[in-house]
Amino acid sequence: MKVVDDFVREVEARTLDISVIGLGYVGISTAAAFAESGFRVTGYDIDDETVSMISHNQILIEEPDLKMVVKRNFEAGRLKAESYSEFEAVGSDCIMICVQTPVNNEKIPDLAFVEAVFEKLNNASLRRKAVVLVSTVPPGTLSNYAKHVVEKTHLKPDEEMFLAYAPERISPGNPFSEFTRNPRLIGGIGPNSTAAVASLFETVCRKVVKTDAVSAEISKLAENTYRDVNIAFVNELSLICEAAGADVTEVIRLANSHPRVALHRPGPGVGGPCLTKDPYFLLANNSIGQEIDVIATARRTNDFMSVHAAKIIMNALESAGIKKNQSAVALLGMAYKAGVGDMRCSPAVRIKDVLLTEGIVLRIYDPYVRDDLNGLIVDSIEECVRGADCLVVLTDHLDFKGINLGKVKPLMNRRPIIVDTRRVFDPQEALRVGFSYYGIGYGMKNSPRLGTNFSSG
Ligand code: SAJ
Repeated sequence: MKVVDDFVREVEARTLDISVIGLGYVGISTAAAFAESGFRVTGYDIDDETVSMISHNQILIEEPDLKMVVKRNFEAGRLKAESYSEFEAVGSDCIMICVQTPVNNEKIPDLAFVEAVFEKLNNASLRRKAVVLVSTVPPGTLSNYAKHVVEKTHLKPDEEMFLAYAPERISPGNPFSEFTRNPRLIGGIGPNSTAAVASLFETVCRKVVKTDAVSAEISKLAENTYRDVNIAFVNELSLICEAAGADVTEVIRLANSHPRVALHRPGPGVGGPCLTKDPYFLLANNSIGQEIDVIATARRTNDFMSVHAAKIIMNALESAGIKKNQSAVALLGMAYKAGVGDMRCSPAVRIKDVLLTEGIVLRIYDPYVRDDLNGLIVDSIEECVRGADCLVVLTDHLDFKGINLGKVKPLMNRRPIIVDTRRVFDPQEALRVGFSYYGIGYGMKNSPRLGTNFSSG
Protein backbone atom coordinates (compact mmCIF):
# COMPACT_ATOMS: atom_id res chain seq x y z
CA MET A 1 0.00 0.00 0.00
CA LYS A 2 1.31 3.46 -0.91
CA VAL A 3 2.31 5.88 1.84
CA VAL A 4 -0.34 8.34 0.66
CA ASP A 5 -3.12 5.74 0.96
CA ASP A 6 -2.04 4.99 4.53
CA PHE A 7 -2.11 8.67 5.33
CA VAL A 8 -5.60 9.14 3.85
CA ARG A 9 -6.84 6.12 5.81
CA GLU A 10 -5.51 7.66 9.01
CA VAL A 11 -7.20 10.94 8.15
CA GLU A 12 -10.49 9.15 7.69
CA ALA A 13 -10.05 7.29 10.98
CA ARG A 14 -8.98 10.52 12.74
CA THR A 15 -5.98 8.71 14.21
CA LEU A 16 -3.44 11.43 13.33
CA ASP A 17 -1.94 13.72 15.95
CA ILE A 18 -1.68 17.28 14.66
CA SER A 19 0.70 19.96 15.92
CA VAL A 20 -0.14 23.57 15.10
CA ILE A 21 2.79 25.95 15.54
CA GLY A 22 1.78 29.55 16.25
CA LEU A 23 -1.50 30.38 17.99
CA GLY A 24 -2.42 33.75 16.50
CA TYR A 25 -5.82 34.10 14.82
CA VAL A 26 -4.74 31.73 12.05
CA GLY A 27 -3.24 29.07 14.31
CA ILE A 28 -6.03 28.98 16.87
CA SER A 29 -8.68 28.72 14.15
CA THR A 30 -6.71 25.92 12.47
CA ALA A 31 -6.26 24.04 15.75
CA ALA A 32 -9.91 24.49 16.70
CA ALA A 33 -11.20 23.34 13.31
CA PHE A 34 -9.16 20.12 13.25
CA ALA A 35 -9.97 19.30 16.87
CA GLU A 36 -13.67 19.83 16.14
CA SER A 37 -13.32 17.43 13.22
CA GLY A 38 -12.09 14.75 15.62
CA PHE A 39 -8.27 14.94 15.50
CA ARG A 40 -6.05 15.25 18.58
CA VAL A 41 -4.47 18.66 18.25
CA THR A 42 -1.75 20.39 20.24
CA GLY A 43 -1.18 24.07 19.59
CA TYR A 44 2.21 25.62 20.41
CA ASP A 45 3.24 29.24 20.84
CA ILE A 46 6.46 30.94 21.92
CA ASP A 47 4.41 33.42 23.96
CA ASP A 48 3.54 31.70 27.25
CA GLU A 49 0.85 34.27 28.02
CA THR A 50 -0.97 33.35 24.80
CA VAL A 51 -0.72 29.67 25.76
CA SER A 52 -2.03 30.35 29.24
CA MET A 53 -4.90 32.52 28.01
CA ILE A 54 -6.01 29.97 25.42
CA SER A 55 -5.78 27.19 28.02
CA HIS A 56 -8.14 29.23 30.20
CA ASN A 57 -10.44 29.88 27.23
CA GLN A 58 -9.59 33.56 27.18
CA ILE A 59 -9.49 34.29 23.47
CA LEU A 60 -9.18 37.90 22.46
CA ILE A 61 -10.85 37.35 19.08
CA GLU A 62 -14.50 38.37 19.34
CA GLU A 63 -15.96 35.44 17.45
CA PRO A 64 -18.54 33.45 19.45
CA ASP A 65 -18.19 30.26 17.33
CA LEU A 66 -14.42 30.17 17.82
CA LYS A 67 -14.67 30.57 21.59
CA MET A 68 -17.32 27.87 21.77
CA VAL A 69 -15.38 25.37 19.63
CA VAL A 70 -12.14 25.95 21.55
CA LYS A 71 -13.93 25.44 24.87
CA ARG A 72 -15.74 22.30 23.71
CA ASN A 73 -12.57 20.68 22.39
CA PHE A 74 -10.46 21.56 25.43
CA GLU A 75 -13.12 19.94 27.59
CA ALA A 76 -13.25 16.88 25.34
CA GLY A 77 -9.46 16.55 25.62
CA ARG A 78 -8.92 16.82 21.85
CA LEU A 79 -7.24 20.23 22.03
CA LYS A 80 -4.30 21.41 24.15
CA ALA A 81 -2.08 24.50 24.13
CA GLU A 82 1.58 24.24 25.10
CA SER A 83 4.70 26.32 25.14
CA TYR A 84 6.71 26.03 21.91
CA SER A 85 9.71 24.97 23.98
CA GLU A 86 7.83 21.66 24.51
CA PHE A 87 7.39 21.03 20.78
CA GLU A 88 9.00 17.82 19.48
CA ALA A 89 8.36 17.12 15.82
CA VAL A 90 8.71 13.41 16.49
CA GLY A 91 5.48 13.34 18.49
CA SER A 92 3.10 14.39 15.73
CA ASP A 93 1.87 13.00 12.43
CA CYS A 94 1.21 16.36 10.88
CA ILE A 95 2.88 19.70 11.59
CA MET A 96 1.07 22.85 10.53
CA ILE A 97 3.17 26.00 10.58
CA CYS A 98 1.15 29.16 11.28
CA VAL A 99 3.87 31.52 12.52
CA GLN A 100 4.24 35.15 11.51
CA THR A 101 6.37 36.13 8.50
CA PRO A 102 6.94 39.90 8.68
CA VAL A 103 9.00 42.17 6.43
CA ASN A 104 12.04 43.95 7.86
CA ASN A 105 12.67 47.71 7.69
CA GLU A 106 13.85 47.37 4.08
CA LYS A 107 10.58 45.53 3.24
CA ILE A 108 12.45 42.26 2.75
CA PRO A 109 10.61 39.09 3.91
CA ASP A 110 11.83 37.80 7.25
CA LEU A 111 11.26 34.03 7.47
CA ALA A 112 13.14 33.51 10.74
CA PHE A 113 10.11 32.04 12.57
CA VAL A 114 9.38 29.56 9.75
CA GLU A 115 13.05 28.58 9.56
CA ALA A 116 13.22 28.01 13.30
CA VAL A 117 10.44 25.42 13.01
CA PHE A 118 12.08 23.68 10.03
CA GLU A 119 15.33 23.47 12.00
CA LYS A 120 13.54 21.23 14.49
CA LEU A 121 12.60 18.69 11.82
CA ASN A 122 14.72 15.57 11.36
CA ASN A 123 14.54 12.18 9.73
CA ALA A 124 12.86 10.35 12.60
CA SER A 125 10.26 13.02 12.99
CA LEU A 126 9.17 13.19 9.36
CA ARG A 127 8.88 9.73 7.83
CA ARG A 128 5.30 9.11 6.54
CA LYS A 129 4.18 12.41 8.00
CA ALA A 130 3.00 15.75 6.62
CA VAL A 131 4.46 19.23 7.01
CA VAL A 132 1.95 21.91 6.03
CA LEU A 133 3.10 25.50 5.68
CA VAL A 134 0.25 27.95 6.30
CA SER A 135 2.22 31.18 6.85
CA THR A 136 2.47 33.63 3.95
CA VAL A 137 5.81 33.19 2.15
CA PRO A 138 7.57 34.49 -0.98
CA PRO A 139 7.14 32.43 -4.18
CA GLY A 140 9.40 29.38 -4.28
CA THR A 141 9.82 28.97 -0.52
CA LEU A 142 8.61 25.38 -0.56
CA SER A 143 10.72 24.19 -3.48
CA ASN A 144 13.80 26.35 -2.89
CA TYR A 145 13.95 26.09 0.87
CA ALA A 146 11.59 23.65 2.64
CA LYS A 147 12.17 20.78 0.21
CA HIS A 148 15.94 21.05 0.71
CA VAL A 149 15.59 20.99 4.49
CA VAL A 150 13.66 17.72 4.17
CA GLU A 151 16.19 16.28 1.70
CA LYS A 152 18.96 16.95 4.22
CA THR A 153 17.19 14.48 6.50
CA HIS A 154 17.73 11.84 3.73
CA LEU A 155 14.01 11.50 3.11
CA LYS A 156 12.44 11.85 -0.31
CA PRO A 157 9.83 14.63 -0.16
CA ASP A 158 6.51 13.55 -1.68
CA GLU A 159 7.44 9.86 -1.44
CA GLU A 160 8.49 9.24 2.14
CA MET A 161 6.83 12.32 3.63
CA PHE A 162 4.42 15.03 2.46
CA LEU A 163 5.12 18.71 2.12
CA ALA A 164 2.45 21.21 1.07
CA TYR A 165 1.48 24.85 1.14
CA ALA A 166 -2.03 25.64 2.45
CA PRO A 167 -2.30 29.45 2.63
CA GLU A 168 -4.82 30.93 4.99
CA ARG A 169 -7.55 33.16 3.58
CA ILE A 170 -9.27 34.20 6.74
CA SER A 171 -10.30 37.59 8.01
CA PRO A 172 -9.00 38.40 11.52
CA GLY A 173 -12.49 39.45 12.68
CA ASN A 174 -14.21 36.09 12.09
CA PRO A 175 -11.41 33.61 11.45
CA PHE A 176 -13.20 30.40 12.38
CA SER A 177 -16.20 30.81 10.10
CA GLU A 178 -13.98 31.98 7.22
CA PHE A 179 -11.67 29.00 7.83
CA THR A 180 -14.44 26.51 7.22
CA ARG A 181 -16.36 28.50 4.59
CA ASN A 182 -13.69 29.84 2.22
CA PRO A 183 -12.26 27.53 -0.47
CA ARG A 184 -8.82 26.30 0.63
CA LEU A 185 -5.88 26.09 -1.74
CA ILE A 186 -3.59 23.07 -1.26
CA GLY A 187 -0.35 23.09 -3.23
CA GLY A 188 1.87 20.09 -2.65
CA ILE A 189 5.52 19.74 -3.54
CA GLY A 190 4.28 16.81 -5.67
CA PRO A 191 1.01 14.96 -6.36
CA ASN A 192 1.21 12.73 -3.27
CA SER A 193 1.66 15.71 -0.98
CA THR A 194 -1.28 17.51 -2.60
CA ALA A 195 -3.50 14.44 -2.27
CA ALA A 196 -2.53 13.69 1.34
CA VAL A 197 -2.86 17.24 2.66
CA ALA A 198 -6.03 17.89 0.62
CA SER A 199 -7.62 14.84 2.28
CA LEU A 200 -6.84 16.40 5.65
CA PHE A 201 -8.35 19.80 4.81
CA GLU A 202 -11.39 18.18 3.19
CA THR A 203 -12.40 17.15 6.71
CA VAL A 204 -12.68 20.79 7.82
CA CYS A 205 -13.19 23.04 4.77
CA ARG A 206 -16.26 23.22 2.60
CA LYS A 207 -14.13 23.23 -0.56
CA VAL A 208 -10.51 22.35 -1.33
CA VAL A 209 -8.79 23.52 -4.53
CA LYS A 210 -5.77 21.39 -5.47
CA THR A 211 -2.72 22.84 -7.18
CA ASP A 212 1.08 22.85 -6.96
CA ALA A 213 3.14 24.61 -4.30
CA VAL A 214 4.42 27.63 -6.22
CA SER A 215 1.00 28.39 -7.76
CA ALA A 216 -0.53 28.36 -4.27
CA GLU A 217 2.26 30.61 -2.96
CA ILE A 218 1.78 33.18 -5.72
CA SER A 219 -1.99 32.99 -5.60
CA LYS A 220 -2.05 33.81 -1.87
CA LEU A 221 0.05 36.91 -2.51
CA ALA A 222 -1.94 37.82 -5.62
CA GLU A 223 -5.22 37.90 -3.67
CA ASN A 224 -4.01 40.45 -1.13
CA THR A 225 -2.03 42.42 -3.70
CA TYR A 226 -5.06 42.63 -5.97
CA ARG A 227 -6.99 44.14 -3.07
CA ASP A 228 -4.19 46.59 -2.28
CA VAL A 229 -3.90 47.70 -5.92
CA ASN A 230 -7.68 48.04 -6.28
CA ILE A 231 -7.82 50.19 -3.12
CA ALA A 232 -4.87 52.29 -4.34
CA PHE A 233 -6.74 52.90 -7.57
CA VAL A 234 -9.88 54.13 -5.79
CA ASN A 235 -7.69 56.24 -3.52
CA GLU A 236 -6.18 57.88 -6.61
CA LEU A 237 -9.70 58.33 -7.98
CA SER A 238 -10.49 60.11 -4.70
CA LEU A 239 -7.69 62.60 -5.28
CA ILE A 240 -8.94 63.13 -8.83
CA CYS A 241 -12.52 63.65 -7.58
CA GLU A 242 -11.39 66.12 -4.92
CA ALA A 243 -9.61 68.16 -7.60
CA ALA A 244 -12.50 67.89 -10.08
CA GLY A 245 -15.21 68.73 -7.55
CA ALA A 246 -16.88 65.32 -7.66
CA ASP A 247 -17.86 62.75 -5.06
CA VAL A 248 -15.88 59.53 -5.44
CA THR A 249 -18.62 57.41 -3.85
CA GLU A 250 -20.99 58.45 -6.63
CA VAL A 251 -18.29 57.74 -9.24
CA ILE A 252 -17.71 54.26 -7.75
CA ARG A 253 -21.44 53.58 -7.62
CA LEU A 254 -21.74 54.43 -11.28
CA ALA A 255 -18.62 52.55 -12.39
CA ASN A 256 -19.63 49.46 -10.40
CA SER A 257 -22.92 49.32 -12.26
CA HIS A 258 -20.83 48.02 -15.17
CA PRO A 259 -20.97 44.20 -14.92
CA ARG A 260 -17.19 43.81 -15.21
CA VAL A 261 -16.07 46.51 -12.76
CA ALA A 262 -15.74 45.99 -8.96
CA LEU A 263 -14.03 49.00 -7.38
CA HIS A 264 -13.25 48.81 -3.65
CA ARG A 265 -13.71 51.61 -1.11
CA PRO A 266 -11.29 54.53 -0.64
CA GLY A 267 -10.07 55.52 2.80
CA PRO A 268 -7.24 56.94 4.91
CA GLY A 269 -4.88 54.19 3.75
CA VAL A 270 -4.51 50.45 4.06
CA GLY A 271 -3.60 48.80 7.35
CA GLY A 272 -3.34 45.43 9.03
CA PRO A 273 -0.64 42.81 8.94
CA CYS A 274 -1.46 41.38 5.50
CA LEU A 275 -2.08 43.89 2.70
CA THR A 276 0.70 46.15 3.94
CA LYS A 277 3.24 43.34 3.62
CA ASP A 278 2.22 40.70 1.09
CA PRO A 279 2.84 42.86 -2.01
CA TYR A 280 6.51 43.07 -0.94
CA PHE A 281 6.65 39.26 -0.85
CA LEU A 282 5.60 39.20 -4.49
CA LEU A 283 8.37 41.65 -5.29
CA ALA A 284 11.00 39.77 -3.27
CA ASN A 285 12.41 37.87 -6.22
CA ASN A 286 14.88 40.31 -7.73
CA SER A 287 15.53 38.14 -10.79
CA ILE A 288 12.24 39.11 -12.43
CA GLY A 289 14.20 41.07 -15.03
CA GLN A 290 11.35 43.36 -16.03
CA GLU A 291 10.50 46.54 -14.18
CA ILE A 292 7.48 45.89 -11.96
CA ASP A 293 5.73 49.20 -11.16
CA VAL A 294 2.06 48.75 -10.38
CA ILE A 295 2.45 46.80 -7.14
CA ALA A 296 5.05 49.10 -5.55
CA THR A 297 3.21 52.24 -6.69
CA ALA A 298 -0.02 50.99 -5.11
CA ARG A 299 1.79 50.52 -1.80
CA ARG A 300 3.13 54.08 -2.00
CA THR A 301 -0.30 55.52 -2.86
CA ASN A 302 -1.98 53.73 0.03
CA ASP A 303 0.75 54.86 2.44
CA PHE A 304 0.34 58.42 1.20
CA MET A 305 -3.38 58.47 2.04
CA SER A 306 -2.76 58.87 5.78
CA VAL A 307 -0.64 61.97 5.07
CA HIS A 308 -3.45 63.24 2.85
CA ALA A 309 -6.09 62.59 5.53
CA ALA A 310 -4.03 64.45 8.16
CA LYS A 311 -3.70 67.35 5.72
CA ILE A 312 -7.49 67.48 5.18
CA ILE A 313 -7.99 67.67 8.97
CA MET A 314 -5.45 70.48 9.40
CA ASN A 315 -6.78 72.42 6.40
CA ALA A 316 -10.31 72.09 7.77
CA LEU A 317 -9.23 73.55 11.11
CA GLU A 318 -7.43 76.37 9.35
CA SER A 319 -10.47 77.10 7.15
CA ALA A 320 -12.56 77.45 10.30
CA GLY A 321 -10.02 79.89 11.72
CA ILE A 322 -8.94 77.49 14.48
CA LYS A 323 -5.22 77.45 15.35
CA LYS A 324 -3.80 73.93 15.39
CA ASN A 325 -2.21 74.30 18.82
CA GLN A 326 -5.49 75.58 20.27
CA SER A 327 -7.71 72.93 18.71
CA ALA A 328 -9.31 69.80 20.11
CA VAL A 329 -9.99 66.89 17.76
CA ALA A 330 -12.09 63.79 18.46
CA LEU A 331 -10.89 60.65 16.65
CA LEU A 332 -13.38 57.81 16.16
CA GLY A 333 -11.56 54.52 15.52
CA MET A 334 -7.93 53.44 15.83
CA ALA A 335 -8.23 49.85 14.56
CA TYR A 336 -7.05 49.14 11.03
CA LYS A 337 -10.51 48.04 9.94
CA ALA A 338 -14.10 47.63 11.07
CA GLY A 339 -15.02 45.18 13.80
CA VAL A 340 -11.52 44.47 15.16
CA GLY A 341 -9.32 46.02 17.87
CA ASP A 342 -6.11 45.35 15.95
CA MET A 343 -4.02 48.51 15.42
CA ARG A 344 -1.14 46.89 13.52
CA CYS A 345 -0.06 49.17 10.65
CA SER A 346 -3.30 51.10 11.13
CA PRO A 347 -3.50 54.35 9.13
CA ALA A 348 -5.46 55.78 12.08
CA VAL A 349 -2.39 55.43 14.29
CA ARG A 350 -0.23 57.25 11.72
CA ILE A 351 -2.77 60.08 11.50
CA LYS A 352 -2.99 60.32 15.30
CA ASP A 353 0.81 60.62 15.49
CA VAL A 354 0.92 63.41 12.87
CA LEU A 355 -1.80 65.37 14.68
CA LEU A 356 -0.04 64.99 18.03
CA THR A 357 3.19 66.25 16.49
CA GLU A 358 1.28 69.32 15.32
CA GLY A 359 0.28 70.06 18.92
CA ILE A 360 -3.39 69.21 18.44
CA VAL A 361 -5.22 68.00 21.56
CA LEU A 362 -6.76 64.59 20.87
CA ARG A 363 -9.36 62.35 22.42
CA ILE A 364 -9.94 58.91 20.93
CA TYR A 365 -12.83 56.47 21.08
CA ASP A 366 -12.63 52.92 19.75
CA PRO A 367 -14.86 50.32 21.40
CA TYR A 368 -12.65 47.42 20.18
CA VAL A 369 -9.18 48.66 21.13
CA ARG A 370 -7.79 47.38 24.45
CA ASP A 371 -4.85 49.81 24.73
CA ASP A 372 -5.36 53.16 26.50
CA LEU A 373 -2.94 54.93 24.10
CA ASN A 374 -1.22 56.94 26.83
CA GLY A 375 -4.50 58.06 28.31
CA LEU A 376 -5.96 59.38 25.03
CA ILE A 377 -8.67 56.72 24.85
CA VAL A 378 -12.00 57.62 26.42
CA ASP A 379 -15.00 55.42 27.22
CA SER A 380 -17.78 56.88 25.11
CA ILE A 381 -18.52 58.84 21.97
CA GLU A 382 -20.00 61.65 24.08
CA GLU A 383 -16.81 61.98 26.13
CA CYS A 384 -14.77 61.92 22.95
CA VAL A 385 -16.62 64.70 21.12
CA ARG A 386 -17.38 66.97 24.11
CA GLY A 387 -15.76 70.36 23.49
CA ALA A 388 -14.08 69.20 20.25
CA ASP A 389 -13.72 71.42 17.20
CA CYS A 390 -13.52 68.55 14.78
CA LEU A 391 -14.85 65.00 14.68
CA VAL A 392 -12.76 62.63 12.55
CA VAL A 393 -13.86 59.12 11.56
CA LEU A 394 -10.87 56.87 10.95
CA THR A 395 -12.36 53.37 11.22
CA ASP A 396 -15.72 52.26 9.83
CA HIS A 397 -16.89 50.31 12.90
CA LEU A 398 -20.59 49.51 12.59
CA ASP A 399 -21.09 51.21 15.99
CA PHE A 400 -20.31 54.58 14.39
CA LYS A 401 -22.90 54.28 11.62
CA GLY A 402 -25.74 54.74 14.09
CA ILE A 403 -24.39 57.99 15.57
CA ASN A 404 -27.04 60.70 15.69
CA LEU A 405 -25.25 63.82 14.45
CA GLY A 406 -28.05 66.01 15.77
CA LYS A 407 -27.16 64.86 19.31
CA VAL A 408 -23.41 65.14 18.76
CA LYS A 409 -23.36 68.70 17.44
CA PRO A 410 -24.49 70.48 20.65
CA LEU A 411 -21.69 68.70 22.57
CA MET A 412 -19.01 70.15 20.28
CA ASN A 413 -17.63 73.64 19.93
CA ARG A 414 -19.32 76.31 17.84
CA ARG A 415 -18.97 75.76 14.06
CA PRO A 416 -18.13 72.04 14.37
CA ILE A 417 -16.32 70.16 11.62
CA ILE A 418 -16.58 66.54 10.44
CA VAL A 419 -13.78 64.84 8.56
CA ASP A 420 -15.09 61.44 7.54
CA THR A 421 -12.32 59.37 5.97
CA ARG A 422 -14.52 56.26 5.73
CA ARG A 423 -17.88 57.63 4.54
CA VAL A 424 -19.65 56.47 7.66
CA PHE A 425 -21.91 59.56 7.64
CA ASP A 426 -24.08 60.90 4.86
CA PRO A 427 -22.46 64.21 3.81
CA GLN A 428 -25.85 65.81 3.10
CA GLU A 429 -27.10 64.88 6.58
CA ALA A 430 -23.93 66.30 8.20
CA LEU A 431 -24.34 69.56 6.28
CA ARG A 432 -28.06 69.74 7.10
CA VAL A 433 -27.32 69.35 10.83
CA GLY A 434 -24.86 72.22 10.55
CA PHE A 435 -21.41 70.67 10.34
CA SER A 436 -18.69 71.72 7.94
CA TYR A 437 -18.12 68.46 6.08
CA TYR A 438 -14.92 67.03 4.60
CA GLY A 439 -14.35 63.51 3.32
CA ILE A 440 -11.74 61.63 1.32
CA GLY A 441 -12.78 61.86 -2.31
CA TYR A 442 -15.49 64.41 -1.51
CA GLY A 443 -14.84 67.36 -3.75
CA MET A 444 -17.15 70.32 -4.19
CA LYS A 445 -16.35 72.99 -6.75
CA ASN A 446 -17.27 75.98 -4.59
CA SER A 447 -15.25 75.14 -1.50
CA PRO A 448 -13.90 78.31 0.14
CA ARG A 449 -10.31 77.34 1.00
CA LEU A 450 -9.41 73.78 0.08
CA GLY A 451 -10.76 73.98 -3.43
CA THR A 452 -11.84 70.40 -2.93
CA ASN A 453 -14.17 70.15 0.02
CA PHE A 454 -17.36 71.90 0.88
CA SER A 455 -18.06 73.75 4.09
CA SER A 456 -21.50 74.78 5.24
CA GLY A 457 -19.71 77.70 6.81
N1 SAJ B 1 -9.72 48.60 2.98
C1 SAJ B 1 -10.01 49.75 2.25
N2 SAJ B 1 -10.95 49.66 1.27
C2 SAJ B 1 -11.61 48.51 1.00
C3 SAJ B 1 -11.31 47.36 1.74
C4 SAJ B 1 -10.35 47.42 2.73
O1 SAJ B 1 -9.44 50.81 2.45
O2 SAJ B 1 -12.47 48.52 0.10
C5 SAJ B 1 -8.68 48.65 4.02
C6 SAJ B 1 -9.19 48.27 5.39
O3 SAJ B 1 -9.81 49.34 6.05
C7 SAJ B 1 -7.90 47.83 6.06
C8 SAJ B 1 -7.11 47.19 4.92
O4 SAJ B 1 -7.71 47.67 3.73
O5 SAJ B 1 -7.19 48.93 6.54
C9 SAJ B 1 -7.08 45.69 4.94
O6 SAJ B 1 -8.34 45.16 5.22
P1 SAJ B 1 -8.98 43.88 4.48
O7 SAJ B 1 -10.40 43.78 4.83
O8 SAJ B 1 -8.62 43.91 3.04
O9 SAJ B 1 -8.33 42.62 5.04
P2 SAJ B 1 -7.32 41.99 6.08
O10 SAJ B 1 -5.94 42.54 5.93
O11 SAJ B 1 -7.96 42.02 7.41
O12 SAJ B 1 -7.37 40.47 5.52
C10 SAJ B 1 -6.88 40.18 4.22
C11 SAJ B 1 -7.95 39.34 3.50
N3 SAJ B 1 -7.61 39.19 2.08
C12 SAJ B 1 -8.50 39.45 1.10
O13 SAJ B 1 -9.63 39.82 1.31
C13 SAJ B 1 -8.03 39.23 -0.29
C14 SAJ B 1 -8.08 37.97 4.17
O14 SAJ B 1 -8.94 37.11 3.41
C15 SAJ B 1 -6.69 37.32 4.27
O15 SAJ B 1 -6.77 36.04 4.90
C16 SAJ B 1 -5.81 38.23 5.12
O16 SAJ B 1 -5.67 39.46 4.40
C17 SAJ B 1 -4.46 37.57 5.32
O17 SAJ B 1 -4.22 37.12 6.45
O18 SAJ B 1 -3.69 37.46 4.37
